[in-house]
Amino acid sequence: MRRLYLNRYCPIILLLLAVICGNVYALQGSTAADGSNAQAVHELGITGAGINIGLISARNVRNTHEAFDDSSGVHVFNSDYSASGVDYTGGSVPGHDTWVAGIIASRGWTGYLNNIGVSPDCNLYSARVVNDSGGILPSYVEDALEALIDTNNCKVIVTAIALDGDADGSSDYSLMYDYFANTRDVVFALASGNNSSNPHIFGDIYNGITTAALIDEPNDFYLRVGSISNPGPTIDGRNKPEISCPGSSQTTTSIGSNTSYYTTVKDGATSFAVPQTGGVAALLLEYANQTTDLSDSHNEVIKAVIINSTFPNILDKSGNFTDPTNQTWHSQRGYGRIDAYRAYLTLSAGKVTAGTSVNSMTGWAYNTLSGSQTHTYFINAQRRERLVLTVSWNRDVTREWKSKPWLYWKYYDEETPRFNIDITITYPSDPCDIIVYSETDALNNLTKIDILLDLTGEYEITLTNTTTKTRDYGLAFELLPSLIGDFNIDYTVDECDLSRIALEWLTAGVEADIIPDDNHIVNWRDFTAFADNWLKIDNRYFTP
Ligand SMILES: [Ca+2]
Ligand SMILES: [Ca+2]
Ligand SMILES: [Ca+2]
Ligand SMILES: [Ca+2]
Repeated sequence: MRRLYLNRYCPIILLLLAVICGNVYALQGSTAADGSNAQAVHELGITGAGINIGLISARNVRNTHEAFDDSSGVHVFNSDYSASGVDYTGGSVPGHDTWVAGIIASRGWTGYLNNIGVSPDCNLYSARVVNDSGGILPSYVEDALEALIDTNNCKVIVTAIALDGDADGSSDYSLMYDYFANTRDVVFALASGNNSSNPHIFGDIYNGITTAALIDEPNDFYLRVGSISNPGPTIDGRNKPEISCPGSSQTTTSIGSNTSYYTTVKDGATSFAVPQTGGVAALLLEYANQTTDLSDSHNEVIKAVIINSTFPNILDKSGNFTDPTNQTWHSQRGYGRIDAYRAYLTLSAGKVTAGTSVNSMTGWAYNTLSGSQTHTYFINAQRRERLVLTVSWNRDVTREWKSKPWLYWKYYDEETPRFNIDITITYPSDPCDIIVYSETDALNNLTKIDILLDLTGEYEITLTNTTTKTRDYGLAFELLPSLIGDFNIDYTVDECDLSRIALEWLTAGVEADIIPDDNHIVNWRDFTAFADNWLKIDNRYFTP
């Protein structure tokens, strides 16, 4: 039996802090523009309807809570499967799973009308995997996954619990999770865990999205990693957690009664961040179900789209900038804060195809690479734009039924070398085919690139399968224009840029020629355009 982590302080301390914080109703803030930005997707009428989410729980959820019921009925269920019967109040871990469920699926109630979860119209199925004495076995988890995925058709699995042990992707639990994610094509949202120097088991799987926790300082601005959120990499060196999500000041459903609430505290508990990831995945899947294209709902695509659209300018635990322009992945914040609306914009921009010229600013792809094959995407971009691109694929875990004396499935890691895609970006308009970017990392099953482009033209993004295996992959990309007038590209328009105007005044064919009329010289028209952008910043990359 492994030790179970619920990643929080003792309930008494939490309750005291909740009382001090008062009725913040800040589940609303955590889903607003400076949180997960799920509200912007809700405003489009996308609320998780028709999507079933599974929750791997230590106890059952108080699904009779008023926030889970409205005129359309109860939508949170405890799965028939249970390791030891229906019980949400007993044992040493009361409350945890009801708090998590509320962040996903609360519909608000009298006095808490703004207390809406990330995916309020999903159906949430909770499956308990921990027995009354706190024990957990692979067979409990396996039964739960089969109940959630195969019986209840869950397309997202949220796991807010974590286990100790070697979190290098090799445990029975991690292999099992990757098997189900890949073979059932399900999005797995994992907590990075708390109070350790690396992600815990479940947060170490290959085929999911591991989540760090952000706290809101100041209130409702989720800009800093919480102190107890586990940083990466995994102990085998992989870039996890991939993203960070709001995990504090969320007023959510509580266990005490059908009308009691609890507010998460500002400590970085990843249990209360990972439900944001799962809820956002459900929103994207609801959208994908409305389109005729069948490939936009694959877990590789949803993962690539979410990770590609993150907001990178997050402070670390000490309040220092994480330097988003010089590194895409950071050990504490991952690739950045989730942004449901920007992920939606990428998914809804449509599919791009290998071998054809792409003129859109954002989009995604889903494709299959056979052994040693390459795919090339041609993306037209302007100089000074940032190219942000993510490619993701699954580890291929297999299983075999072991009869007597075992009577269980045995899971096997993919044979080495595991499938790998290497990415090279070239600028072919130059006679030398300038290599803009290249990587040979064979450890991670996801690559995210975020680079500043020096030249205007068509860029060739070549994906090379370095193995003899065949595998599907998801790709997402976005071009981010620079601010008008930000000539030195420090993501703010200020006196440094003004001096460039002065230096190039009445000169032709120079950087400060914002509006290329009047023989391409820098004159009052350019200055007017410049003044209109004075002191603007791009807060995704700006570092004071
Ligand atoms: Ca679709
Ligand atoms: Ca690679
Ligand atoms: Ca500037
Ligand atoms: Ca001009």
